[in-house]
Amino acid sequence: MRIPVIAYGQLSPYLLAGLEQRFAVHALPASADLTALPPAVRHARGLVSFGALGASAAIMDALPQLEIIGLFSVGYDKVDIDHARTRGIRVSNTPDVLTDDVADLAVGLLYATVRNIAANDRLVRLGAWATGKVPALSGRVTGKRIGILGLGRIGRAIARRLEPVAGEILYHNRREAADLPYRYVADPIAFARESDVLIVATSGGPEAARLVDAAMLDALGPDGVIVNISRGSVIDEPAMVAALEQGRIAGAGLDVFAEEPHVPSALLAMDNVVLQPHQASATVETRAAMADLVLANLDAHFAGQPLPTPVV
Ligand code: 8YV
Repeated sequence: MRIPVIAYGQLSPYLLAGLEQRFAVHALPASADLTALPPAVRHARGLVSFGALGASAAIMDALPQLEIIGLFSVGYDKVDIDHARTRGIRVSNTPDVLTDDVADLAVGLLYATVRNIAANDRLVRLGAWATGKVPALSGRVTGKRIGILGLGRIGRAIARRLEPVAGEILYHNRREAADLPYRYVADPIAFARESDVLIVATSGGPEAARLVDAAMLDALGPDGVIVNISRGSVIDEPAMVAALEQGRIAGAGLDVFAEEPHVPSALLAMDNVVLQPHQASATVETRAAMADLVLANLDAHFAGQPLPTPVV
């Protein structure tokens, strides 16, 4: 008998095919209530989920045979990790394989925002350039003080990419990282004040919720730009929208939002904001590598081997 596994939400066809080769897969949409499943599904021993859906304590409790949650994401902020630990449920994620692509998109969003790339693209497409409209001059990236909030794997990859052009790279973290040439700023307000660009690269979860608040945005200031490739929950989104509307910050490049796929409507009308539908890891190569890692974790677990990338 094949091991029953739930595939939760819209997974890539490649990952789904890999799961179907190995397991008895119950594919359930993101809208499914995992706490009220028929007995055949309730006995799943594996659950494949991802960052935006995670797995609540209620879901874990509704699946009495659950042994492993394989996440198709590095972020596990929507998984109740303490509850998984208590229940003895293993959790795996997909670190490292997505680091370069996420860092690339952060840099892309930085340039797109500061150099007005998306707004100028619209200006050309809509024919305004052809009829004489002169595009506004943009800011510049070279020489800027780049503040990275969260200097983990992804934050470091962003810093490495920006080293050749940054005036300075500074960072704010829970702790100072001993091994790096960048300047640590312990106070978040001073950190924002001393940054021209604030790149949010910290992991999500309750500890980081609304870490970037109105005071930090005001410290970043009217010429400051914010980029977020982490989680929407790390920024106080209404405070950010208000700061953009009132010119208290200059612009934003956003891949993530507090209530995805909902994007605050005020942002849609702003030319100084570049919006992405949570695409930082979404390259053909990385999404395949992430799927392979999910499968490797499930394979290892059901073979009684150590997980390649365990969270718990
Ligand atoms: C994915 C992510 O876009 O890794 C993460 O934490 O948020 C992203 O890589 C997502 O998990 C896939 O839907």
